[in-house]
Amino acid sequence: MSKERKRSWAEPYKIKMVEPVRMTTHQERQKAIEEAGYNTFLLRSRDVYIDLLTDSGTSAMSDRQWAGLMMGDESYAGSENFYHLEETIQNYYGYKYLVPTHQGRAAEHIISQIMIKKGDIIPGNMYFTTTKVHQELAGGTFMDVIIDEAHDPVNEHPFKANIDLDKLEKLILKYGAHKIPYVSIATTVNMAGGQPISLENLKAVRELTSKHGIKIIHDMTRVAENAYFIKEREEGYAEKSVRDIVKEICSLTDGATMSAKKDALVNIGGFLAVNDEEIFDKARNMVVIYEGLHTYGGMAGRDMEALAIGIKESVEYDHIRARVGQVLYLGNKLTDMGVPIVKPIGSHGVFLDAKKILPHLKQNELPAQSLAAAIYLDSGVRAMERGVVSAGRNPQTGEHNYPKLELVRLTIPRRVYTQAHMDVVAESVEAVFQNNSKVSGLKFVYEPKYLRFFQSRFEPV
Ligand code: PLI
Repeated sequence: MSKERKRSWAEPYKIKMVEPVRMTTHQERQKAIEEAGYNTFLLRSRDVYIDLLTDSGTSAMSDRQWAGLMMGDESYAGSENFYHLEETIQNYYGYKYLVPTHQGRAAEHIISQIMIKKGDIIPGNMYFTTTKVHQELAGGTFMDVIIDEAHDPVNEHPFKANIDLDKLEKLILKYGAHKIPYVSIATTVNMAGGQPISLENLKAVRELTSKHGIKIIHDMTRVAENAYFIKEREEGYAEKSVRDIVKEICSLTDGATMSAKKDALVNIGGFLAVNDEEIFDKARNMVVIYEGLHTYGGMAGRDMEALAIGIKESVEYDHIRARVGQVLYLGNKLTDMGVPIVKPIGSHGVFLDAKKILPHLKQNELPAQSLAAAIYLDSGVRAMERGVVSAGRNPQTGEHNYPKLELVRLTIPRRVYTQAHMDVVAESVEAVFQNNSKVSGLKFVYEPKYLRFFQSRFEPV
């Protein structure tokens, strides 16, 4: 039998401009990480060789997006770019009303203040840091209703972001639908390792919530990546376009918050989009207090233009296949090296299982924070902690929240790095893993009240 030969694929673009990066010595990195209090958020970017801190706002824009910047209409009110963005969101996502914001958390602030009352419960498919804080500041309590598989880093469930319908129904029966302003759904789930939700599950969630008159608010920050996984994995969707799948996902929800700095390929921007006119009216009123006029909401006209173009590029099949393909390349390489990572490999980054890589550290010795610092020291690769430090403290007891997942995220910016960069990253992680006994734990020496992972400082124990 003749075997079909596998062909390689490559990025659907070529490079037009380059930005030099600095390579440092071990001694320079030792000084830099000490000065940063062992927190990779506090490093200066000039001291970083390959920056995998985040995929947020770090994408390379296309020549079309840069051309779009020149089309910026910087009128205070009624900018042409706002109408282009509004039309794009209506066409590609299907939501009726748009409130632009400077980034995702501003949209989370507005929707939380409008919809959540003191004592409310907000069920969701695992938390995201900023989303949860805004829900809590509005007087609500977030409750995790993701399937159990999502908390198990080695479980290969193809849709680990699915909602456990039993858990959700029990919450509705326990607290009553009047206590649940909305269910918070993320596509894909960042803290679970960039895992997708299936359309089958989302349809079932829609049915259950509709029965009880509960809304669904969609964190659509990485919706195109989720749609790509649906096309690849879910029965009946192989022939559907990513663009159509994205629209179908949105059609099952009542509104969305978006950090446009991820999927939508811009360096800054976000929005709230809703179908309900009353919520829109309130949001449009609030945005003028916190962000700016309702036709720019914290963005320049040129940024709205780049975003409208970025949304269209984000759902192109060749783009999204290459984007996720690069993440899979790094994840598969680390797997071949025997490094424990979250499976299946997610869409926006590879998540290292810090508990397994540094088994000699207890969780209160902050294994993920320690691992991120050790990788930086080895090679100048900057990663992010996603474990006990990110999980913060329980507002009632003041104790650390101890998440099951203690992870380090190697997040891949879109259209920025090459396969050779991925090789360097994998080799560095492998080297740290092989010398894991040399990595010591960390303890807090400074801890801010909110979102402590950004600004905390540490010292080796
Ligand atoms: O960083 P913002 O404010 O534009 O967006 C906040 C935000 C909301 N939802 C999700 C799923 C996110 O991933 C998110 C931001 N994520 C960051 C900054 C990250 O590094 O993953």
